[in-house]
Amino acid sequence: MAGAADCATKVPRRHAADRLPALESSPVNVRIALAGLLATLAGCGGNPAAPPAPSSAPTPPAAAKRPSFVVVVSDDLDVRLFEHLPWLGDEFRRGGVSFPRAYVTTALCAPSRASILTGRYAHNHGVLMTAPPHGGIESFVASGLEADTMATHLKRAGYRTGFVGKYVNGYPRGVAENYKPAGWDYFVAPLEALRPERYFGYWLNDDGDRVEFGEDDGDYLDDVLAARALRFLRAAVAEDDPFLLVVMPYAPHFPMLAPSRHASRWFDERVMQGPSFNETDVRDKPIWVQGNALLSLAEQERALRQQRLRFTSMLATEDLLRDALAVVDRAGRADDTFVVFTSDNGILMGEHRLALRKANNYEEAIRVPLVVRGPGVPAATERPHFALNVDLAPTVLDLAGLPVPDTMDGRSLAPLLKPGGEATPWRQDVMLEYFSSSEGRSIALRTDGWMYHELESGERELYDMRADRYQLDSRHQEAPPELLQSLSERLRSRRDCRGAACRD
Ligand SMILES: [Ca+2]
Ligand SMILES: [Ca+2]
Repeated sequence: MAGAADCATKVPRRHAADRLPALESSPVNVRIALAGLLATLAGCGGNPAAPPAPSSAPTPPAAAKRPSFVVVVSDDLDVRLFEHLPWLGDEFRRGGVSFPRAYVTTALCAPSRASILTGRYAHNHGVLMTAPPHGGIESFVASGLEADTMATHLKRAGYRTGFVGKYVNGYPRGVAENYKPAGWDYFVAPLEALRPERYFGYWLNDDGDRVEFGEDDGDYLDDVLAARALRFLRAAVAEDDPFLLVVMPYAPHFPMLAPSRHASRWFDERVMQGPSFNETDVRDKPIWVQGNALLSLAEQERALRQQRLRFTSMLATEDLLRDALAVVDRAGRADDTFVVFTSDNGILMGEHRLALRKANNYEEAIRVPLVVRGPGVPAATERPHFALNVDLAPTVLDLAGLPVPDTMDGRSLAPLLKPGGEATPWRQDVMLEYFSSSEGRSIALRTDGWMYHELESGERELYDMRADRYQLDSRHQEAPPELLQSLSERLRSRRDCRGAACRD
């Protein structure tokens, strides 16, 4: 949480919104006065109206020298589909460093989004599921941690900040329809509480205005979001101030609709069908998996048909990112702008007989694409290091030259983004968790060679990820007890970790 040290780094500055009136709808002066009042209430002390005083703290780089960020987060995009995307999975990916071992600490929308923004595990931010009582927007608001995100830290350092897209599930239930979380100058999000899971016929909090969209081509949600994002970006690149733009499009989330211009694009969905699709023998697996019958022919066909729809919906995200890169390039800002692409979680589309399933610890759900491009980042480079969604906020802060709060559980990926970064000493394993009202909390340890899983039921899974990357044969019954014990001890040492204890 923001503490006294954090307050000391605050530098009064002219608000960027002063020069971007077109994007602002709320009274700037009132908000500045409120910010000062809140800072005083939060224990920072001092007179919010006082002129800047010389600081004895190390001088951070001037605001104009700080890099900018475009962060795009897909919804439910798994690695396999990403690798088959014609541009994102190919040319875009080759433009920077990609992490084939990027994982989300919880493979579900709301928990992962909160983790991306706060740099914390779900067991520390409290958004465990997508709906109350232990999840959704209500839990995120109640946590108070919206005041301690990558956006609030960058905004305090002089950044102009914009969020465009799906926020945390259920938005804006329990808060005002024009609710703008702390840290964002510009905020556009679908009103999921009114009409969830819509590409057409939805309501938007359009930076303070409630706007309804219909069923025409031009109403396609991800295109509307892209237009808002690009509007923010065009204004931001023309300013001296650094900026943070976070875009969370809806694709390829259910109900998987593409804009008409891409709807007929051909895709051989059979490439998405790996050896674990409709797994024949699930006796090695926990009871909750065994309880699923083999997928019928119709169910198999539906899963494949949905893969084609997921593919075509992602082509709109390709358009968005291509356009965003062009805006940054044309403005001459490519040398100080990082572009990050990832997903909030993967998904099972028939693997292990589970269709459209997240909230589990199988590889297709927890592994996500992660690409970082930007100044000094080598192109066409893969880092085998474990990266996590909780690393994104620390990474952005670190690249911005800001201190990373010790309360964040993730660690900065910045050393890995430099030429020669492969030699960086790094974590050797990661702890993953998911929460279910029926199955409780399940925790897993992914090491170089093993995926070890402990369910609240007491059941176990152990996969040899070198010999069995599709997780067809859990070895927990016949594995040497000392191996199980060492994996379990390591896992339990991490299960309730906070801050530094989560990082190595
Ligand atoms: Ca998701
Ligand atoms: Ca099996």
